[in-house]
Amino acid sequence: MNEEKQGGQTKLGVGIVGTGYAAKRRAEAFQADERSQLIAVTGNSPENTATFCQTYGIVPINSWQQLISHRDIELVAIATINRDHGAIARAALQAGKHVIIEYPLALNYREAEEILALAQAQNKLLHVEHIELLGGLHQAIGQHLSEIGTVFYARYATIAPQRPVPRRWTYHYEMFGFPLMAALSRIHRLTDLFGDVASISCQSRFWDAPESGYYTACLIDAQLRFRNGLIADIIYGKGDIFWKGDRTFELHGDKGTLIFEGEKGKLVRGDEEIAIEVASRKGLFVKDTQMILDCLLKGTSLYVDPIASLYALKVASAAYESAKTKMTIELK
Ligand code: NAP
Ligand code: BLA
Repeated sequence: MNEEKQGGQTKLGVGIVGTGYAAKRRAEAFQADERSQLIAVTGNSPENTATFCQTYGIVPINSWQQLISHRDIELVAIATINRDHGAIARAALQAGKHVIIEYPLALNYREAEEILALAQAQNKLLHVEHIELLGGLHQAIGQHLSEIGTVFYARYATIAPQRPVPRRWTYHYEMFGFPLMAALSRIHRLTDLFGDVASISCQSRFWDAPESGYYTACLIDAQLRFRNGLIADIIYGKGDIFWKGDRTFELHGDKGTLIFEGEKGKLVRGDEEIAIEVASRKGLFVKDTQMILDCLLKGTSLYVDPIASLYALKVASAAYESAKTKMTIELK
């Protein structure tokens, strides 16, 4: 347990794995909350780790193996490359720590299932962050969904042109994982709104980079049929093959259509068009962090259950299976 006492209160000791965007937002959120104390971080490149430590006034730890066995760390926040999520989460739970993980929980469905069972057996918090559910777009959809009747078709496209493409982990087959598992929020937004998926058919294409293991562009196109009959297209593309970006979420109902382009939304019914406000994407990691501390210290419930994340991962792995086999996959 954390020995540090302030005002007679023990603060929850936190360790972070990763030093990138998500790790920074986490570090700030934990430091801003008096109930937690950021203790240490472990990173990848020595330079970025040193900068991170300097910014947040904490010490580096050489490896995640050492970080998860640090006696003052009670909660481990995993914000590193996807390939390592499962192994770190499992080991941290085995070491008796609470675990929060920036999605995905793991790149393998079975492994994710085992980790969730382990958290239950250890009686520790396992929280898979899904900030998209807290975000303005999802909230706006939730508020207006009833106005378009029964939704029968959804189309969600995120295309991000990038050139030149950096040699980053997000363009690496193993470090990023199958893109619909890595960008799990694309599926999760839909399963959160519409429930279970009956079948999925998926196409994928990658443009390899000269460096082994990397690509410079990818395109994933998945078609889902939900148990309620709804058909959805999920399109995910990025890299230097694309010249125009797209961030469109369309929901077609029998009484109207909701269209979101980037941060701009509208409800369309024939000639009628009503603009919909979408709140910004800022501040979501803070919200998520506060809810985690409330959950651990006051016993309140979180906004997302890891079982829901696991289900989205099941759908994503069926998409992967379909892309490999070129078959439509029925989900049990
Ligand atoms: P990021 O800014 O690129 O940070 C990636 C982290 O991983 C850095 O600490 C980086 O260290 C490290 N890293 C890079 N290559 C590595 C390697 N080969 N081996 C070990 N570590 C390596 O990425 P991010 O956006 O924070 O994403 C981190 C995780 O959060 C991902 O799982 C992502 O899916 C999840 N997530 C992010 C967001 C978001 O808003 N960004 C939202 C939801 C979930 P160096 O820089 O020193 O290489
Ligand atoms: C999700 N953002 C993600 C993920 C990665 C990044 C790797 C997880 C995988 C995915 O769902 O695609 C990385 N996002 C980036 C990078 C930029 C970016 C490198 O916007 C560069 C600008 N994330 C940010 C920034 C914001 C942000 C600056 O890095 C906005 C203030 C928000 N990223 C954000 C949100 C998600 C996400 C809300 C959840 C996914 C979703 O909304 O569907």
